[in-house]
Amino acid sequence: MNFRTFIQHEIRRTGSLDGIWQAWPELSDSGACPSGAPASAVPLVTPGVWEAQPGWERYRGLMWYERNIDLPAGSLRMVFAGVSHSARVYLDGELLGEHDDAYTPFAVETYLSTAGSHRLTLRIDNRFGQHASLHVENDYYTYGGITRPAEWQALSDAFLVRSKIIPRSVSGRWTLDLEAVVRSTRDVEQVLTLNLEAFGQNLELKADLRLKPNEQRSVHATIDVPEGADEWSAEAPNLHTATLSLIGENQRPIDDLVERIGLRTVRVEGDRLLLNEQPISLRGFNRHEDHPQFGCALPVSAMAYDLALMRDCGANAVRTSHYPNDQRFLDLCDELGMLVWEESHARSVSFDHPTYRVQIDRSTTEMVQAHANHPSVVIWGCLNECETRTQAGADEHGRVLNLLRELDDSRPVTYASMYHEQDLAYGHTDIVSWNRYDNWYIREPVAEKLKGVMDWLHADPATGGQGKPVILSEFGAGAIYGYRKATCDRWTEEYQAEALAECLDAYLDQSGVIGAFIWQFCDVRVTEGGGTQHGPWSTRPRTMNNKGVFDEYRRPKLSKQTVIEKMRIK
Ligand code: ADA
Repeated sequence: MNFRTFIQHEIRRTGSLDGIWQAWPELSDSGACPSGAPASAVPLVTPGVWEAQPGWERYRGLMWYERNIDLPAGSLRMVFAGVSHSARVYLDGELLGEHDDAYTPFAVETYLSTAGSHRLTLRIDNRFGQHASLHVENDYYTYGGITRPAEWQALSDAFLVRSKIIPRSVSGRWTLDLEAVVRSTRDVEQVLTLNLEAFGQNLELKADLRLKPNEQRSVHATIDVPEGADEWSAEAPNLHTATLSLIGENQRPIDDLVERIGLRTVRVEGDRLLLNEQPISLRGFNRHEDHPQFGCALPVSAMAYDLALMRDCGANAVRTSHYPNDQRFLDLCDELGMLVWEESHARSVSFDHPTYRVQIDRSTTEMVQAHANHPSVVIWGCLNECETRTQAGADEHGRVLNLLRELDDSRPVTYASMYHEQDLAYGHTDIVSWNRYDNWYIREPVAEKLKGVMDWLHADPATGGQGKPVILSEFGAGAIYGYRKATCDRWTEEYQAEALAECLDAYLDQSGVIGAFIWQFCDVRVTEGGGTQHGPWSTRPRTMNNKGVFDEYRRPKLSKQTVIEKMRIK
C-alpha cells in the first residue's frame, strides 16, 4: 500500500522507495551524475519537500537525491507518483529517464542481470525558466523534492501498464467499458490471457492475447455488471474492486492490477448537471496541496483532515486547483462521496512558451490516464485563467478540452474563465465556469452583476454558452487570521465573512448556477520571487494567498461559520 489507500498488487512484487534519501544541492549544473553523496549531504524523508529542511526553506535550484536499494534481478520499473518539478532518474550512474511537471506520475524501466544493492540517484529541478512552461512564478508555491510516494516494481514477462474502467448505464443496466494496457518485457512473442475479477465473477476478457516482442497493446472489453450491484453516489459512496490479472504461457498468473470503481454516471443536460440522472449542485472549496510543515507533500492523515474540515462546512465538492492531485486524496474522496473537479496543471500560462504545447498535453494526458477510474472525479478541467479573449486563445481551449474528451468521453469538461463577457471559448466547453472576485477585486452589487452576466450569456447563441450550466469556480476575499475589527475593513476576518455571505447568497440563489467553489480552503504560500527581484506575488501580505476560510494551520476564521450557514444544500 503505497500510492493508494488500498493494495494494488498481490502478484507483482513491489518495494517502497519512500524513506530516507541523502540530498545535496547541485550548484554547478554540470549535468553529470555524481558518483556518490558528498559528506555534506543531508538525510531527507520522502515523500517530502526540501523546503522542510532548516536552511533550505527558500532554496530554488537543482538538488541531488540518492539512496542505495536492494533490487531483484530481471525487468524492473521505478514509479514516482510525483517529483517537483522536473526529474532525471539514474541507476548506478546510468540515466534511465526523465519527467517534467510535479503533479503527474511517471515510471522508468530497466533490466538488471543480478540482484543486489544499487545506487538510485535523482536530479531534481524546481527552477523557473525556459524548460518549464507550467511551473511559473505563481499565486501558489512550486516546492522541490520527491513529493509523492515512489516504489520499485519487479516485472514479469508482461505487465499491466494501466487500466481505464468506465461505468455506463444503458436502459437501467450497468456495463463497464474497459481498456487495459499490457506490455511485454520479453523479446520473443508470447500468448497470454487477461482476466477480470469483479462483482464476484471471474471473467476471461481475452484468451489468446498475442504480444509481439516488447509490444505494448490496449485490450478493450465491455463487461455486463450483475443486476443489483450497489451504485456510487455522494450519499452512498459504494466502491467495487476490479482485479485484472495476466495469465502467462504456463497458465499461472504473472501480473495483476487492482482498481476500485463506482457505478455512477455524470452528464450535462441543458443547464443542469446530472449525477445518476439526478440534478446536483456542487458546493465546496478550491484547494491547493499546501501546508506550512509539509509543503505540497501532505501525509494522508493531513489530507483526510482537510476533507473532514470541508465536510464540516457542508461542502460536497472540491476543485483541485490548479493541477492533478495526489491520488490518495482522490481515494479518500471516492470513499467519502466528495465530488471532484480535477484539472490539469496550468494557472495563467502563456501559450507562446516554447515547451507549453508538449507540457500541457502531457499533464492532461497523464492526469486522465492515472485518474479516470475515480468515481469522485465528475468534471475534468484545464487552463485556469488563461487567454480566452483572442481567437487563438479560444482555439487553444478548444484543443485541450477536446483532448480531455478524447481521453475520456464520460465526464463533462470545463475551464475557469476570468474574462466573462469577453470570453470567446464558451462554445468549446460543456460547463461555463467563472472566477469572480465580487467584493474583493470588484465592488459592485453582487446579485445584480451576476444576473447581468447570466442574461448576456443566455441571450444570444453567439456567446457559445447559451443554455449551458454555470459554475462559480472561484470567489473569495482575503483575511489575515486573527485580524478583527468592528470597522470590518478589508483583510479583517469580519470583512471576509461578510463578503462570502453576500456572494454565497447571490450565487446559490441564481437559477442555472450548478456549483460554487470558494477561493479558497486555506491560506497558501505564494512564490515570493528570487535573487534580486521581488516577484509579482511578493506584494501579498505574509507572501501568502490569504483568502482561506482556514489559515495555513487549518485554524478556522470567522467565515467558517458563515460558510456553514450558507453553503449546505437545504
Ligand atoms: C485567480 C486564480 C487563483 C488565485 C486567485 C486570487 O482567480 O485562479 O489561483 O490567484 O485569483 O486569489 O486572486
